[in-house]
Amino acid sequence: MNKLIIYGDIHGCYDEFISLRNKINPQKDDIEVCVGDIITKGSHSIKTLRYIQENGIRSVLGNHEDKIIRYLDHQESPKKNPILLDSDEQQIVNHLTPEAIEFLRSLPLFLCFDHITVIHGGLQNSMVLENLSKRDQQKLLRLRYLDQEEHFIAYGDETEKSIFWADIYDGNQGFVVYGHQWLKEVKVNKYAIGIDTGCVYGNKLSAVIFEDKQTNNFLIESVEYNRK
Ligand SMILES: [Mn+2]
Repeated sequence: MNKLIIYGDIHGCYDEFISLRNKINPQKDDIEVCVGDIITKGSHSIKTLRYIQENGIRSVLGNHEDKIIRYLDHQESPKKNPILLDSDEQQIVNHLTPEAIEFLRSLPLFLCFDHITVIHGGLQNSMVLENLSKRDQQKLLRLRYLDQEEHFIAYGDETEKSIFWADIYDGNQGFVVYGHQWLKEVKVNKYAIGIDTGCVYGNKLSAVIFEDKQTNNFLIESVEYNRK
C-alpha cells in the first residue's frame, strides 16, 4: 500500500530535508507533499525548490511562496511594486527559472487525499475549501489565532485569551495537516496535526507519514537542525 508522506515547512533547509527524506526512504508509489514555505529564510531555497520539482514532490502554497508570486505579478505592471522584498527574497527572485516560477504559480491552496487535507496555515469551522472567498484564501495561508468571537487575529496581536484555530477545529473539512505556526514538537489535535517544528529557527524538520489513508494512524519522523 502506498504511503502519504507530508513534510513541514522546509524554508530552504536543504541538507535537513535530504536527511529526513533518506530516513523515511520513500518508495516509488508513495505520495510526498509539502505544507508550503519550501523557500525563504534558510540558506538553500533555490536548490530545495529544484529538488522538490525534480523529484515529483507536491506542495500546497505557503504564505512565503504567495508573497513571491504577488511580487512577480506586480512587476508586470508599470506602477511601483507595493510588495517589498528583503535581500533573501530578492536573491530568490533573481534566481528563479521560468519553470520554477511556473511551479510556484501552480501550487494549490489545499490538497486532499481521502479524508486527509493539507493546507499551509489554518481554517475556521465556517470555511468550505472548495468555495473560499479571496479573503478566506489569504486567511488559509496565515491563520494562527482567533479571538473569543472566532475572528482572525493578525500576527503579533495575540493575547493570552486568543484561541489557536486547531484547538477548536471540528473536522468538517477532513483531518488537516498544516504548517506555518512553528512549535518545538508536532501539535496533535483530534482533527488536525501541525508539523512545522521550526528547522530554520534551529529546532528540527518533521514529517508525518500515513501508512494507510483510510485511518488516522500516523508516524512522525524528524531530523535535528544541522549546526555546521
Ligand atoms: Mn513557515
